[in-house]
Amino acid sequence: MATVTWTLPELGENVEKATVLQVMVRAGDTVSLEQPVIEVETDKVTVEVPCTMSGTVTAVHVKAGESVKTGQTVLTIEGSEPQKDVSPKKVVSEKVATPAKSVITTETALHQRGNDTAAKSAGRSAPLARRLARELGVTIDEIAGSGPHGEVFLDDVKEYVHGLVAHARGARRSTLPDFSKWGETHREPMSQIRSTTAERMTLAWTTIPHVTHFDEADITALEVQRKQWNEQLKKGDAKLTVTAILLHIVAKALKQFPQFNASIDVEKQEIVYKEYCNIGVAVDTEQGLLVPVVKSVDTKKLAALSKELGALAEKARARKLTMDDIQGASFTISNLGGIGGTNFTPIVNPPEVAILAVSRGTLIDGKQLLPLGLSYDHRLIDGAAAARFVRSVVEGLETTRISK
Ligand code: CAO
Repeated sequence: MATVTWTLPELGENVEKATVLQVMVRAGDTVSLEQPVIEVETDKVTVEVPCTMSGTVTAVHVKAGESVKTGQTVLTIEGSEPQKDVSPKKVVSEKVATPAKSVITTETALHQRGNDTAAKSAGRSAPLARRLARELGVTIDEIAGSGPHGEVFLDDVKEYVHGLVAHARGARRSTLPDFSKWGETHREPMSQIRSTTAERMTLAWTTIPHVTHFDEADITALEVQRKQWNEQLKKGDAKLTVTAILLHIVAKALKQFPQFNASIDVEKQEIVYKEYCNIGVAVDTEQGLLVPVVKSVDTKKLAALSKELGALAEKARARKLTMDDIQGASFTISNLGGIGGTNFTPIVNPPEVAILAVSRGTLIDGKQLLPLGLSYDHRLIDGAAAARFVRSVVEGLETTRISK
């Protein structure tokens, strides 16, 4: 048995580096030829890179979020020598032949064929296709695959779900009228963020039975404390905002009501409860809506949450968010109060099951009232549970005494 290092193969012309999205093996795992071992994102595509040797992994040298260069050591494997006739370049370059898309979410890349070569040779469906199917609430078995052995690819999943949606609506895609009959028009291409948002929202809206529950919190006392806090800021402290306080209070409610910090695994008919508490925060940017994620909110103090939220919102507006910044949310908060509005019904961000809408706090009869709306997935959450959850957030806002 030879001990060999497996390095990142060429990912395509002029592609010298990529970001690791996930490492799919651990030390001690056995790997087989062409088994996907690492998922990376370049500025063009997201790909699962297959291994070119078989054996036992003895060391993993990279981790998710890291940048890797072509030729950099990824794994140490005890086993066979690399196969020359199955060069990684050959396998990967087939994927790079798909249309280039810019980075922002992995969902962007989910529209491209996944690890086709590995899937075909193994006679099974591509892992990304399985993942997408699972996220969209369909099982891979109900989809007719277009692969030579019936393997299901990402495009098959997409087409199948689009078919379901069109069927459910009882309508085919409508063609636009000739607007020039009524006046001048001009066209602009949709940005990548806009296309991804449009696709995600349509899927969420058509696959999740939504209900929105409204309530309001008296934040008069809290606003006095927030003002005092902000008057005592030291150099380097971040301003304490309504959203940072909400992160703190919502995290407590999620601990009390774990059902809101969960996902539905339709295929397995199971509920996945997350022990962690990562909260996505909708940020309005010039390019459109982005949702960076504040991780482990339940373990952080208010001052740290304020700082992190401010930094993430800044990064979002400067288009500097990394993949790690936008992944792993288990719940989302969308605060439009800084802009205005009396209430709104946000759309759940799957695979999450609930999202909290916060509208503009207004002064009524001497009380500062903050309107809240919770949209939730009615497959998992009943109205009474939603009402209790929102009440707990309201009580948190009305009774919490904030301290550094
Ligand atoms: N009611 C009243 N005032 C509010 C408020 C609320 N709910 N939320 C914020 N404000 C006020 C703040 O107090 C601040 O006022 P001052 O400058 O006088 O202190 C001002 O609005 C701006 O707030 P902010 O943006 O600095 O701070 P924030 O942490 O509360 O909000 C963020 C951060 C990222 C949530 C916000 O900037 C943002 O982008 N919101 C838009 C989210 C969005 O687009 N949602 C829709 C997505 S689709 O569901």
